[in-house]
Amino acid sequence: MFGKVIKSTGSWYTVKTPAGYVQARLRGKFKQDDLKLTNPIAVGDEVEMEKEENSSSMVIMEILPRENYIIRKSTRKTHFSHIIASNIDQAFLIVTVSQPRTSLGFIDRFLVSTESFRIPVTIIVNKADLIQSEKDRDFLGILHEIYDPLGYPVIEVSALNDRDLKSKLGKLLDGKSTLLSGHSGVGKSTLLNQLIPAAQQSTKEISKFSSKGVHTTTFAEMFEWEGDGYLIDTPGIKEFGILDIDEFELSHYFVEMRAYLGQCRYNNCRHVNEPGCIVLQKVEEGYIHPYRYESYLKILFEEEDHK
Ligand SMILES: Nc1nc2c(ncn2[C@@H]2O[C@H](COP(=O)(O)OP(=O)(O)OP(=O)(O)O)[C@@H](O)[C@H]2O)c(=O)[nH]1
Ligand SMILES: [Mg+2]
Ligand SMILES: [Zn+2]
Repeated sequence: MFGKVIKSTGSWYTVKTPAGYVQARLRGKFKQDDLKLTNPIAVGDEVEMEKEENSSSMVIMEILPRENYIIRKSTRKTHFSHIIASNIDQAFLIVTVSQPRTSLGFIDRFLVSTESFRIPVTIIVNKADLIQSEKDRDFLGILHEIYDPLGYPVIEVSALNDRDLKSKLGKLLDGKSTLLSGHSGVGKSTLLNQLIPAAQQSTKEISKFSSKGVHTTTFAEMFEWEGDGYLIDTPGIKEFGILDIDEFELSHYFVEMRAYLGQCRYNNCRHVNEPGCIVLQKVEEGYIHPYRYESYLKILFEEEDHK
């Protein structure tokens, strides 16, 4: 029997099959690929199951090849990653400008991980009702300035107050499997509950002490969207993992740099200080945003440190 994993709580998985929802678990030994993962099965996985002998429960025998996936670094095991979700059509990166502010570096890391599978991303600026100071409005302006032209639309919402969220976002969701991702406390579950009230996900105020989220959602879960498709609520993350990306390849995951691929004087150019580098030239001429280039360098040198 085949199905799609829509919830994972550690040892049990809820799987959607043509005959309805079933609970399944993993067999003791399970074949893994080379990724060092803390979770062998993720929400979104297509799996094959068999009925367990002398029991009514199902056992997952195999995962079908994943079309794509998003990972984060494991919080407990170094060098391990955790798959947030797989087989998605698009991602909504939920960010906030205030309380607390999502950094550009965090956004760019996410975009590198989605670009490696060419997953389309929309940047949802939530808590728009709190954007009042000039500094915050400036930051919002920078988000539009950087990301709109790159094909990552920036949309402001207030999950708490907007009464027309469905008309604002509904068309984007129809027929697609959409991942909601972002830091803890940015309002992923609040947004989900507005769009799919039956989901009834818990939400909680951010900590007054640290002004950070308190990790209210602890497991990823998919919910059916009325316009056909799914929304995937996920736990907030501190840092995204970047799949083994070669230092000469990192620029392929920055859309605006990809455009100049192969045009540097040296084909092993890392675009740092090499003579005849087209990327450096385009930064200087203003075709590549200096903040994006700054993120590029940060990721390049951080990944180098990890090797
Ligand atoms: N002012 C304001 N607060 C909001 C908005 N959306 C969500 N919040 C509040 O932000 C807090 C965190 O919201 P959650 O939905 O729990 O955040 P989350 O992203 O799901 O957090 P985790 O599950 O920990 O990853 C709650 O107190 C919400 O009421 C908004 O548009 N405006
Ligand atoms: Mg949540
Ligand atoms: Zn170069």
